[in-house]
Amino acid sequence: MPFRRILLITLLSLSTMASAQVTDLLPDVLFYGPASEGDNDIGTHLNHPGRVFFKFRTSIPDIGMGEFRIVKNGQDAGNNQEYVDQIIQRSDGSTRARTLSDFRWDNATAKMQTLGWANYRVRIILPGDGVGPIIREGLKEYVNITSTQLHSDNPPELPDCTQQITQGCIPPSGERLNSNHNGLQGLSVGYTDIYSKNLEFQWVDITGLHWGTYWCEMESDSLNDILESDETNNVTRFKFTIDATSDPGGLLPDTPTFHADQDGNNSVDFTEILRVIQLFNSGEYYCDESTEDGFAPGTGDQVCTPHASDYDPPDGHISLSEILRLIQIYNAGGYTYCPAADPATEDGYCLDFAK
Ligand SMILES: [Ca+2]
Ligand SMILES: [Ca+2]
Ligand SMILES: [Ca+2]
Ligand SMILES: [Ca+2]
Repeated sequence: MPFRRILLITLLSLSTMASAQVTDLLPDVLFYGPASEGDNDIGTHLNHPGRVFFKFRTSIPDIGMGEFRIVKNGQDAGNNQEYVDQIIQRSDGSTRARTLSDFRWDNATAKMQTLGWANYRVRIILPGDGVGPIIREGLKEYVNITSTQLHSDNPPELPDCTQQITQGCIPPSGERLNSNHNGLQGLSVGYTDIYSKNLEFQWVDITGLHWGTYWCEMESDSLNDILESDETNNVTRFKFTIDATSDPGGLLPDTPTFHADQDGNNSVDFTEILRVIQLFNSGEYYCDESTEDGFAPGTGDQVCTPHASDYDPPDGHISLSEILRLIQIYNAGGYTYCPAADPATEDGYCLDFAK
């Protein structure tokens, strides 16, 4: 065979191999929020006396090209737990395994233990539906991830299941991927797991939060442990409201704490206003339970109800206009909480000159 022809055949077979390159068929998980108001609830739980929760229903489907499958891998992780692999389907029908850093199979509970599968947060709504500071956080730490039902929301990106049979959408056996309580969990493509509002930890603890409308934020795979076809769609938000109709146990305050007034006498005195001026001067403040008002000047953790004088917007900074309002209250001698005032005041408080 002439040398040239051998070379040509070699090149041809190389290009055939290249076109048949094996690729990963990655899953894609994300949260879908409550479909209706009835899917939410504000209430208590027997196991957590004295706490109030915002409970909500959510759906977490796999809308990727391959199934989401995680399985214990036999390696001891201590604490009666095992390490867990993500099993990735490949275009040639094979699979490959990669060990996850966040997930553990927990023999004691027969559940997956994870810090990043389902993270829930309450955040302030800034003007123009902006996303403000996180003021409460929740975590669903022990999970059974299973294909509860077909993902019915039919988002445009959902692949056509009937075309995906070889790619794990509906496995050849006709069975969908269900958790078996023996270290295997996951979702078939086009299927979703439903977390109902009545499940423990399917919530954010909102004890002490004031009446108002907030963002509820849900993030899947927050530690980016799972390899997915779309890593950018994992945060979903919806609004919820706390008001007079939503307090089952008298556990939510109907009057907010006015932090500037540390002794709670409905009057801001000189020492009290100096403290807020200190926070104003620092440009930024953070939550610190060890101080007289629960805050400290400077940069730090802002996961708490914002300072009442940081209201327009509540963004972790007390602005000049916000401090001027407090000086007005100081000069008046007294104030009252008056959310129903007509016309409404800018911060929900009215000046009380009788003090
Ligand atoms: Ca995703
Ligand atoms: Ca991911
Ligand atoms: Ca006072
Ligand atoms: Ca502010």
